[in-house]
Amino acid sequence: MRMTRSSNLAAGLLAAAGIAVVAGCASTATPPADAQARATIESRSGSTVRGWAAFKDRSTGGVRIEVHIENAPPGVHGLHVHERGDCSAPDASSAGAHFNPGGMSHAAPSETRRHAGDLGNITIGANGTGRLELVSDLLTVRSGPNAVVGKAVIFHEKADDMRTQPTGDAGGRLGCGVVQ
Ligand SMILES: [Cu+2]
Ligand SMILES: [Zn+2]
Repeated sequence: MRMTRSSNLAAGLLAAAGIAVVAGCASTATPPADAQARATIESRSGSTVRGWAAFKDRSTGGVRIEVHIENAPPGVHGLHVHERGDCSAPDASSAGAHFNPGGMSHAAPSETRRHAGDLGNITIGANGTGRLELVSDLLTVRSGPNAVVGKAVIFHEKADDMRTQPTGDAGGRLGCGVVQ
């Protein structure tokens, strides 16, 4: 019952924020208008999680990534780009492993040597929402070996420990979205 109520509340807030964007206010609940690729994150593994990720190639190199999550359990949760843009499985296992075109080991996003898909963790507050903004030099929107389009963004059950191979021990897949 409580989950249903918070879900309805979030939907209401989302609709209200959409109107706010038209009025010219910056919003955290919708992707930035200048995003070049987006993923709509939908719930998996029986969760109520939803959100979005937005990507934009920077003129100075690298891609700017913004992620917004809502209806999620408070705490620290692993977030990755996975290798297949397929969220069809109920547990999102269809998205495969971490996107790893460089053949590296799993690591923190601050490490030079890491999976291209290693985005680290996102912190969800007591209200069930969280936001992450980062720049990655291992992903691009434009086509190429490190292109993020056609991959999937996965929001995990647990924190990424940045060490355990090859997953960071981040647990189940609570949210999944195909980048397009
Ligand atoms: Cu993952
Ligand atoms: Zn990884």
